[in-house]
Amino acid sequence: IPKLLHATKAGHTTLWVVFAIFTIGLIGLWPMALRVEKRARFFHGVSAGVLTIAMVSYLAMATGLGTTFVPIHNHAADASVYKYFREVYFARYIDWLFTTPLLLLSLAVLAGLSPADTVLVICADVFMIVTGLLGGLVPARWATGERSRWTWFTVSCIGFLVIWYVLITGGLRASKHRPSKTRGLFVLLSIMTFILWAAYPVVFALTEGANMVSVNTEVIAYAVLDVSAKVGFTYMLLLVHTHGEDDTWTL
Ligand code: RET
Repeated sequence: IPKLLHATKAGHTTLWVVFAIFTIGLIGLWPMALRVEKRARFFHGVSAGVLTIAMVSYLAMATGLGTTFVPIHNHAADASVYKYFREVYFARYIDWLFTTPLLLLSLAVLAGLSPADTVLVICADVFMIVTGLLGGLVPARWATGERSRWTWFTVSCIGFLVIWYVLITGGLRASKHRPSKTRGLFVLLSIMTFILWAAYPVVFALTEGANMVSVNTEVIAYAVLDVSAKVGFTYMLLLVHTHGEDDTWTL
């Protein structure tokens, strides 16, 4: 009988808490949007999209949806027998598929990135998420599964590098035409976002990748990252921008 590695009370409670945080975060956008005139609500709209998707995704996971079991860690001696099945919350990849392009869109618009570069960044991001999902779903079998998993991981990391190469080089060039405060905010938010995003492949490697930490720890780690990368990011963008220069509000 295979052993099931899955989330328990701590993990499920975390999912509900994060659902609540995204809900409150979403409601909090309302008064912020009302403080500025209609044509200046682009970033509010994008942020509302991000937080709505995250809220639904966490509600789904908290109610037991969007999860599956993937066979892991077999040995040559008994390659035909799956000893462990690890719970994989694939719902988060569906969330990321839509929210990460929206977050990148905010950064791209803030910098005044060209349409071509913006499309490239978003395509690289979709590529990163889809290949990462495949990596997470690869069933382990000696010499094939374990290796394919890291192949997909590496392929996904290439998407990650393309995103940041284009965003930083193109963004720095484009943002020269922005007011200095806007440029400063773009650089600051990009650095913060890059550091946060870089933690995702690390968590993946330790969890779905090498199965070194529990599913509960995985849920908590992604929860902290998701709240920071979504609520932290959008509030920082909206609050700093409201009190900064007005020009970028109108695109
Ligand atoms: C995966 C798979 C392994 C390789 C890489 C990954 C990167 C994931 C990232 C996710 C970011 C998510 C955010 C969500 C919510 O705001 C898919 C884990 C590179 C960067 C920011």
